[in-house]
Amino acid sequence: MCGIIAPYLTAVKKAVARPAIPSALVVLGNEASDLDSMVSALVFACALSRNSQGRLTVPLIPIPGEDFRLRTEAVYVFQAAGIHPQHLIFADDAGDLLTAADCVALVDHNRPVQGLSDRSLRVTAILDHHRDEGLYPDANPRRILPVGSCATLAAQEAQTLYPELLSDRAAARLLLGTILLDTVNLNPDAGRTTAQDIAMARKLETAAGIDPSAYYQAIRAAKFDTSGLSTEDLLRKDFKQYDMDGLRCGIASVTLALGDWLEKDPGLTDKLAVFAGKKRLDILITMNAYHAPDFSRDLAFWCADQDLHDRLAVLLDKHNLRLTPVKSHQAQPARPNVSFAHQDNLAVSRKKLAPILLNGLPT
Ligand SMILES: [Mn+2]
Repeated sequence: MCGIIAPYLTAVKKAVARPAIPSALVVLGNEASDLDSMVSALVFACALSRNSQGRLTVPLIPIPGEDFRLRTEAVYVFQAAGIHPQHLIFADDAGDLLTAADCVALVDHNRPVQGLSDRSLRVTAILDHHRDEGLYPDANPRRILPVGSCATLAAQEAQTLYPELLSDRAAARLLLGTILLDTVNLNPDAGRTTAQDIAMARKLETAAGIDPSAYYQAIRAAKFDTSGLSTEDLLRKDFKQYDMDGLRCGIASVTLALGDWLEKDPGLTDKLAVFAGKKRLDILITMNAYHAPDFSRDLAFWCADQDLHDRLAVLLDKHNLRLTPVKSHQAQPARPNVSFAHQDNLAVSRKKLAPILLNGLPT
C-alpha cells in the first residue's frame, strides 16, 4: 500500500523545485507552525488537490526546515505517520512561491502575518479555530469555529473533498495525533474539546491503527522532552510576534518550568536580551506551561528599558495574572528590566494575553 499523503508530497516537492511555477494555491498554517498548523495545512492541501484542475496545491510550512526538529511533538507524530521531514515544504524550499501564488488558503489563523498582509494576497479559503477577525468574507470555504483542533476542520473538509484520504494510515495518524494533543486526549475538563473533535477522532481511530491513549501519552511525552533543546531553541520553538503601534512584542510558549530553565541555563537572563536584540523586540515574554504534576504556568518578561518593564508589570497585575517571583537556584544577575514569575492565574494563555497587550500597552 503506497498511501495518499506520501506520494502527494513527493509530487509537490518536485514541482516546487522547478524554476517556473505556472499557477499555485498555497495553504499556509500560522507563524508558530505548531503541529496543528502543519497537519491542517498538509491535509487540507491534499484534499484540495483532488479537484485542483492542474493547479499546484502546496502546503507551505513557514519556518526554515532546520527548525522542524525543535517541535519535538511534531517530530514524533510525523515519524509515527511514516512521513519524513525532507518531504515537507518549508520556507527555504519555497523560493518566491508565496509572491507567485495566485491564491492562498489560511489554516489555524485568519489574519495573515505582518509582511504578508501588506501584499495583496488573494485569500480564497479559511479553516480556523481562533477568534474571527472578520477578514475575507468571500473566502470559500470560510469555516471559523471554536473546535479544539483545527485538524478537526481539515479532516471534515477531507471527508467531503477526498473521502479516501481519511482511510490513509499516514493522514489518519497525523490528524488523530493532533486532535488528541490539542484536546488533552479528548478530555472534557480541559475546556477545549467539542463534540466535533470527539466524532472525528473516533472516525480516525480504525484507519490510524494505533491505541489512542498510548499514542496520546507518547506525543505528550515528546512535547515535554526539551532535554535536547538549548535556550535559543526553546525561544524559537513556538514563537509569535505582535507589532503594535511602534512596539514590537514577542511571546514564546515554552514547555519547561521557569525554575528548571533558570537552573539549566545560568546565562538565561542575558540570552533573553540577545534573542530580543536579534528579533528587534521591545518586549520578550516567555509563557512557560508544564505539569508538576498539576498543570502550571510561569511567565518571564524582558523589556528594552525599565520604564517599559514597569508599565508591563502594572498591566499584567491589572489583568489579574497573579504573578509571584520565582526564586532561582542559580545566581542570575538581577536586572531592572527583567522579571521571572509564577503565574497563578492558569486561565491566561497566549491567545488571551496577546489582546491584553495590544489594548493596554501602546500609548
Ligand atoms: Mn491550532
